[in-house]
Amino acid sequence: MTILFDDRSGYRVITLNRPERLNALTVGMADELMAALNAAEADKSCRAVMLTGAGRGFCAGQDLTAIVGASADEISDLLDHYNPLIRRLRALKLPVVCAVNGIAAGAGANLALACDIVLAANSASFIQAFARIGLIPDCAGTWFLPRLVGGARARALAMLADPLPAETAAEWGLIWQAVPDDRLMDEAHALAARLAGGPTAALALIKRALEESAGNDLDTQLDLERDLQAVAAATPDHAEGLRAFLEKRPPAFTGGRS
Ligand code: LHQ
Repeated sequence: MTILFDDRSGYRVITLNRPERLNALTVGMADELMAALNAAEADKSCRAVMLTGAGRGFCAGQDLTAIVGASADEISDLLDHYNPLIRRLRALKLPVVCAVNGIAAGAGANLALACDIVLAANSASFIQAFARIGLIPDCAGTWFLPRLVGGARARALAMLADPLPAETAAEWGLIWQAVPDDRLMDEAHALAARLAGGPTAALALIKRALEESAGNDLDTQLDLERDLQAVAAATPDHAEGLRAFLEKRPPAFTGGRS
C-alpha cells in the first residue's frame, strides 16, 4: 500500500508510504490518496484528516523515474491525476492538518500547501524543485506561493528552487508552525483531535469562504459571508456554542449539519 490509514477518535491519519523514495508520487498513489480523502469525507464519524509521510521525507514530488522519456502530452496527462487532489483538499468538508515530517519537494511541497493547517518539523524543508529539472511549479504552486509569501519571495523560491527551512517557512507565512522534530507528531495529533471536536460544518464553511475570497471583490465577499453565515447559524453546533457560552462551559460540538 502506498497510502496508509489510521482511524483515531474523530479523525483519520493518511500516510504517504513509499519511504524508500521519500514518498515520491505515482499516479497510483495519487488515485489512492483521492480515494482516501473521499472515504474520510463520506464517513460521518470522521471530522478531521491528518496527512503525513512515512520515513524521513514527507514527499519528494513526482516520481522522476516514471517520467523519463515521457512525452509532453504524457506529462500533462499526469497532472490530470494530481490536480483533482489539490482541488479535493481545498474543497474537502473537513479540516486537513499536514504534518510535514521531512523534505517536501516539487508537487510534494504543494500538496502540503493545499492542506488547511501545515505543521513542519524543524529539520524539514520545502523545495519548489521544478526549475531544477526545467519545469514550472505545478499542483498550484504558482497560485499558493504569491498568496502566501508575496511576489518577491514566490519568484525567488520558484526560480532558484533552493530549500526553504521549516522555520523560515513559518516566519514567512508559508506554513502555520515549525516545531521541534520530536514534538511534530504529538502536536499534529493534538491539532487534528482539537479540530475533530470543532463545529465541523462551520469549519467547512470557513474553508469555502476563504477559498472564494481569492477571486472575489469586497462586495461579493460580504454577500458570500452573509449567505454562508445563514447556513452556519442553522447548525446544531451554533446553538450548542451559544448555550455553552451562556452556561459558562466548553461547547460539546457534534459536527452535525442542519
Ligand atoms: C526519488 C525522488 C523522486 C524518484 C528522491 N522520484 N525517486 C512534474 C512532472 C509531471 C507531472 C507531474 O508533476 C510534476 C511535479 C513534480 O513534482 S516535479 C519535481 C519532482 N521532484 C524533484 O525534482 C525532487 C527530486 N529529489 C531530490 O531532489 C532529492 O531527492 C531531495 C532534495 C528531495 C532529497 O535529497 P536527499 O535527502 O539527498 O535524498 P536522496 O536524493 O538520496 O533520495 C533518497 C532516495 O529517494 C534516492 O533513491 P536511492 O535509490 O538513490 O536511495 C532518490 O533517488 C529517491 N528519490 N526523490 N522525485
